Amino acid sequence: MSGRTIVFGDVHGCFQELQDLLRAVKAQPSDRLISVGDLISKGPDSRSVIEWAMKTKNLECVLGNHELRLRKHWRAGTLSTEKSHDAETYRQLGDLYEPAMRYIDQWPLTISGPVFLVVHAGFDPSEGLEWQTAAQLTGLRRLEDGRPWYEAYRERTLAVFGHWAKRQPVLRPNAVGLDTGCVYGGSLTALILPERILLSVPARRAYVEKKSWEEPALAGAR
Ligand SMILES: [Mn+2]
Repeated sequence: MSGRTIVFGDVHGCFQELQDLLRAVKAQPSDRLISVGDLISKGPDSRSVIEWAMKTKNLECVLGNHELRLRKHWRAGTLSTEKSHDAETYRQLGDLYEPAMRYIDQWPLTISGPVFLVVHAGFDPSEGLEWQTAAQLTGLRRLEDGRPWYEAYRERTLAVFGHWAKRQPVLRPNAVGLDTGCVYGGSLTALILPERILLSVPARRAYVEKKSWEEPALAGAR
């Protein structure tokens, strides 16, 4: 069982489902666990999730757009009011806010393995990874021509991403999208490498209402 890499997300503070998923994949200390970002914020229990993360030595995390926003404000010495749920996230974190932000401050935007690349949202495949902005890496869905970025991605390195909540994971030969909308009552999904096994556990309930699972209209959608 050693040598597994398990990429999962987006957790969004869904601690129960995260525990369900870790049980389902039979996670062990020899596994390399990688969060695809948006580990916290929006959901019911960001505190328990970050507490678990900080003590889990075999866990690595990339920044999601939610952590990026919280980090920006933390670095500036302010509290975010950009999202309606930010106040609730601060309330959940409580006295763990400072240590949590010091921990999150060290997360990278991407994690590259020998045969895979983990990024929260995506990147423009026509430009090198080093030219992508933090906003792109944590927020990109579509290219300027309207295509999902991964449809233009031609490299063999497996790109594993989250951010774009869909009913089913995105499954392509060189890209896997893991966000199956747990916080919206969907499911929480993990990808086990190198076998490329996908495993999902259902959300206990919908914590946030999702207006539509339909693809956003092409025009201007990002
Ligand atoms: Mn996201």
